[in-house]
Amino acid sequence: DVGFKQDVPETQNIFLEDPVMVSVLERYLPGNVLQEISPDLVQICEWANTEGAVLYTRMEEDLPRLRQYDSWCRRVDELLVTEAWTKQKEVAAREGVVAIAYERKYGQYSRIYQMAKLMLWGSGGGLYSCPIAMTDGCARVIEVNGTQEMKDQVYSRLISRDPKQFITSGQWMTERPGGSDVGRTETQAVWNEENQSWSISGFKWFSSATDADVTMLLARTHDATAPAGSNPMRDGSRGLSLYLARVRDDNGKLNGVRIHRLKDKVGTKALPTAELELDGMIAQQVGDTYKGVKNISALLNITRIYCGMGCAAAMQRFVLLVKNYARRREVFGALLKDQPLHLATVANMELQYRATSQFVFYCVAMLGRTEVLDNDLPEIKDRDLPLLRFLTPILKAWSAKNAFAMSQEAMECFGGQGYMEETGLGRAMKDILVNTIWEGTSNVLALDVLRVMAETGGDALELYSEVKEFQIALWHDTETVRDIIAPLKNRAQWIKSAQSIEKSLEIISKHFAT
Ligand code: MFK
Ligand code: FAD
Repeated sequence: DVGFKQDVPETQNIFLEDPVMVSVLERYLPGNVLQEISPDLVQICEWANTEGAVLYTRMEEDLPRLRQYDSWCRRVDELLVTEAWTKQKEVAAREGVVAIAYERKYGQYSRIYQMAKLMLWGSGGGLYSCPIAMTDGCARVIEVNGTQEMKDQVYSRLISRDPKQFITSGQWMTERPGGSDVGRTETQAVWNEENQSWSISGFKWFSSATDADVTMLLARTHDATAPAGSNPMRDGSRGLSLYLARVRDDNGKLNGVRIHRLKDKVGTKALPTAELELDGMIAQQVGDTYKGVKNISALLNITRIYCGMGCAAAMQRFVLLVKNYARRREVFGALLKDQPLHLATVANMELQYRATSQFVFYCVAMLGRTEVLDNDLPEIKDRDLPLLRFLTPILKAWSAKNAFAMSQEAMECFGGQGYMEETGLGRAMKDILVNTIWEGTSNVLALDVLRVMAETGGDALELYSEVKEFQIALWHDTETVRDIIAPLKNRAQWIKSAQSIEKSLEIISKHFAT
């Protein structure tokens, strides 16, 4: 075993190593809050490097499985998740990754603390961030729209720090006819007088975290008062209501759910994403009838911010690892860090990471304010609420595309070894890629931005240029601001000018002709 051995790139304590995160937190948090939470942020990185690293590896090596039949051919639909996955749930409770945001010990700053901790927890928590995101969103929906019983029995457990009490939630929206266009939902909810609950039947095409304890789901509501012979349901998304259901009872028996199969995905392999048939699932309605999409949007907006946070976290790890390797790898007589072209590549990555984390925490700070301060205050009603509504889809769409592009750049920075599965970069790339699809594809989010513009009667391009503070938050980096704006600007203009399909086809053919 002779010859050259390359020094192994490594990160130690990400929070202590990364000046970017500290500077962002200094910008948004009062000094005493940062001082108080810093030991916890150091601690979670230590956990991620020790127990977290072991759990992460086990979760990736020992994937979830579905046992559909018992030995006597009885349908059991047993979802087998690994011990490491189950342990993550315990850790998530203990570390308060959801609780921090709802205990609100630091008022409006609690969201910032929570998201910073989640960013650092991710290198050990891995894809358990997915159920955590949906759990957080579900807690918010119940807080805003749930009944007192839901608050006492479900919300209190979603935000618990006690591993024995803590439960997680799923988010079942997507069906075979449409994931973007949920107005095509086939699932139906019928009122059951006998047990005073809704009975839900249909087919959910994507359910991540199928091991969740409860779930939020959309279904088409039957109107029991509709005259006989008439259609008791309304068409489109305006016929959908939001429901909350337990996935299993206390004995682990599924609540009217059949797990058809686990999805064979490109990435996110540790996450048990399944196809589910619902047959008489017992559920409670959340919020007003036919307001399902509106009512679930509080959840959507939180999970979309989680996507941005997850992208920033991946970028943070890439940048730190790439910089570390550049200090260890020698080429043509100099370390990579002293090769100007490599340095320029890494500098560009760092800039992208800085812009993304500024963007994430700008939104998170607004989220915290809107959750804690009186929504009738002019700065919340006229500024934070509309701005957050406007920026959330942009953050999600932009960070997803950028993080994926950066994963490719990071892989290249390690040369041939970057392409080897054992370095984990390929897996990270495949996992990041999903952010362009789940929680709304880029074009669907671009349309969402246009909807906000239409609702506010404003013109997007002007609105962008008015967001001075946002531009300042991006370190006066006009290039980056242009980067964010340009693709959406193009899409916005495209859609504005495309009055009809014929018109779009005309534009497309002109585009390809030039
Ligand atoms: C670390 C990261 C972890 C993340 C974990 C994620 C795991 C994966 C989970 C999933 O992928 S779950 C499935 C996610 N699915 C989507 O994101 C659906 C994408 N499609 C859309 O977002 C569509 O734009 C939408 C379904 C909302 C459009 O439906 P419609 O039928 O065109 O609805 P419509 O009529 O425009 O909106 C209904 C109401 O909701 C309107 O309000 P009003 O009733 O007052 O008029 C809208 O303004 C409102 N609304 C829609 N989107 C909103 C919203 N309000 C606030 N925020 C939003 N985002
Ligand atoms: P479609 O909506 O059919 O989209 C196909 C294409 O059409 C896309 O390029 C889209 O951008 C484009 N498009 C759609 N509408 C328009 C338009 N108006 N104008 C222009 N272009 C348009 N869903 C859940 O509900 N719960 C989950 O837990 C969940 N987990 C997931 C986990 C993974 C790993 C993945 C990959 C998906 C998951 N999803 C989940 C589903 C996900 O949210 C949907 O796949 C996504 O919203 C897109 O819906 P679709 O697959 O039906 O694609």
